[in-house]
Amino acid sequence: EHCKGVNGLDKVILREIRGCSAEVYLDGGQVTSWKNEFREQLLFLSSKATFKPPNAIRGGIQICFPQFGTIDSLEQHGFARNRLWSVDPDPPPFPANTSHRAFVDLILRHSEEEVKIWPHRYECRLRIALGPGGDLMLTSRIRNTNTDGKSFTFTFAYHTYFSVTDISEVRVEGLETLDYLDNLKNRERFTEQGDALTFESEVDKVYLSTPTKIAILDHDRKRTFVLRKDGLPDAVVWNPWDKKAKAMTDFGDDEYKHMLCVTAACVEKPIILKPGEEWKGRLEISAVPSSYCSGQ
Ligand code: TA6
Repeated sequence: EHCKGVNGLDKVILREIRGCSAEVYLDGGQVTSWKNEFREQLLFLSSKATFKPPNAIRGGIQICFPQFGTIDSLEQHGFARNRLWSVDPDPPPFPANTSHRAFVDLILRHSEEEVKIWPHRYECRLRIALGPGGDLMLTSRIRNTNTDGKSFTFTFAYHTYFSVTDISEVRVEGLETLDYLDNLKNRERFTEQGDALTFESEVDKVYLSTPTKIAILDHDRKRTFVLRKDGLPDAVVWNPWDKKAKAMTDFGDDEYKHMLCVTAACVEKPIILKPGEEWKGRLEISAVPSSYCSGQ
């Protein structure tokens, strides 16, 4: 359902038969809401989010392309999350065995002014779908459409803000014992300890070569988020904690207690595409009752 969201911005609402829903703004191709059949908000959206393009909306799932992080002249996390996407008039066909009904296909192409800062032509396609169980599935396809024979290199991330009851009661399973780059220590490389991650201070780590499946256990709400990813070997874990929270104007001082970013990404080894080549990155997230997840 296409409609107007905050500040009259264009958005699409996806509804699944059991009442699960998702909302995506054409600004940034950004998912801002994902609800289960009890209408619970599963993604974090700051109460101070500005909804003022071109700045990205604080929360939800932001598309970071052509880079995650800051590399020379490009803005932090690239320009895709700060651009207006459009509905794809010619989307790629669904794989035969898919059963989801609620979906939207968006596309972002290079703009002439953008070519000045990133001298490449590309097509970035994004499919957002709700599965039969209310799972949220994102598929990105990036194609090099350069006509000058030039390859290009990029990094990519689904910058995802999960809503949690109390960050001090959250555990993340699947990243233990892995190497990570610590953004708080000059991106130095360390090895994670042997058990699930817990949180009692600012964290900003890029875990490398992570498993397909990562679990976020929200103890209080007896709910577990399960991430399954493909083509996205790394995972960024971020919570700004109190000091950084105060420094962000589009983020409430106390909101760090109710969110955690676990971002499926391709950061350590940038992707190189020749003209005509296409890369695909998939993320599927489900929210299940914690009793469901064994071995917690
Ligand atoms: O998620 C990791 C991170 O790179 C943090 O360092 C922090 O900057 C966060 O992204 C948010 O970035 P943003 O540009 O959206 O404020």
